[in-house]
Amino acid sequence: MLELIEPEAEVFNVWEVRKDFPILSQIVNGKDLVYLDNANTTQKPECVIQALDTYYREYNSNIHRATHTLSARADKAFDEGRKTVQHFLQAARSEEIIFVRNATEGINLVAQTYGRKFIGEGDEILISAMEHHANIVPWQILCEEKGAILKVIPINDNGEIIYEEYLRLLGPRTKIVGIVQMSNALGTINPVKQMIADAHQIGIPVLVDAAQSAYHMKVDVQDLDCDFLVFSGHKVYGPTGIGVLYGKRHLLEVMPPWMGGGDMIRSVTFERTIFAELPFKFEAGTPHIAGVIGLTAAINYITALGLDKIALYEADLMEYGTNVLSQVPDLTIIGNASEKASVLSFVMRDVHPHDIGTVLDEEGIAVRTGQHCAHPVMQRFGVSATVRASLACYNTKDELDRLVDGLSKVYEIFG
Ligand code: C6P
Repeated sequence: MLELIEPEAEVFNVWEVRKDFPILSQIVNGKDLVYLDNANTTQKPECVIQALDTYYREYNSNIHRATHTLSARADKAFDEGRKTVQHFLQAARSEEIIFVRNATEGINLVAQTYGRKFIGEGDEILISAMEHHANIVPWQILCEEKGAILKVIPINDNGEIIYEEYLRLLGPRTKIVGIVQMSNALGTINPVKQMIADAHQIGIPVLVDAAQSAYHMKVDVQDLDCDFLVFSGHKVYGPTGIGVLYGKRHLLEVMPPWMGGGDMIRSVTFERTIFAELPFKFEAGTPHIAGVIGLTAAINYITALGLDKIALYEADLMEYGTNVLSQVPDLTIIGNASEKASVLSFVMRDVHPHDIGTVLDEEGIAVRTGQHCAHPVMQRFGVSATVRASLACYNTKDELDRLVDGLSKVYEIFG
């Protein structure tokens, strides 16, 4: 007899993947957990939990400072972590990978070093109207200090960059472009490769915020030709407190350090300090060693699953989710870009998103409600907040059906 194969099983066995995530098989408020808050943070596979456990149980020690056996093991794991990230991003050199706390810190580092050195009064910084606060506020702080001007590329009603406006705004005063690769509030995937090529035509460097894209699609910094790129470990199935700033070596080399302290120096006297080489120049103090070890395990995990396969699987899930949500009465999806991934942001008539979130939580369904650290996006679409269901590689169509069932309860309660 012919066995029917689900389309999703052909590319990706989600049921096997789910077994790797212990947190998913639990009951929340009397129901099987449906975790749809992945854009906020993803859950961790067993191998990441194990890597952290092993580090703390077996070789916890500081790095780059001691000569004992445990420290040598930690050194090796940390250095391997940098190489793992280098390969993950397809970076040309491992010293182009700087460990930071998160994407936010990476952007602040660029604003406070590259920005302070190369951006002055009357210069322009160009970002888009769909940026997360992490790619707005650091530039505003810099503008305030330097008398520079923040320019914003507008977006259309589907939540897409208006490309002609981008080209119009790129000009002789533009000193840097900061652009999100995938919007956390709308799911839009921006044409960053083209945007970078256009900025480079007139010699402008580009920083890419890959906080949302890095766990949904392959990110290749050499192919993009971006000058800087940031992402956070906790969104790529790794631990919190660890993130990555990629920067082209020739740019990182001319940037001053940001924080001073141990590990970022070659020599110190009271008269003069000589800074360390890259990448250590930007890594003052004891780093998040466990974080790097956990991030390494997470990257190895998603690389083994295959980001291409994850992207295909999630695209199918998104199509299904968009269809089923579109059939819910009085529900409006915010963000309908033609290039879009893994984020379903919506509002429902006059029921406040927080009330919807509370009803869903009672059904064991975790979503994020609010402004998603993207106030300007909410203002652009004239909504005070949205409900956001965001997908990861372990979500299923059954879970999206559970979401729709949960939403029917909202109308039962709120009329
Ligand atoms: N977005 C969300 O629920 P950090 O906090 O540094 O790890 O990531 C900041 C950040 C930067 N850019 C984008 C596009 C993001 O989505 C985020 C984090 C989470 O949407 C938490 S606000």
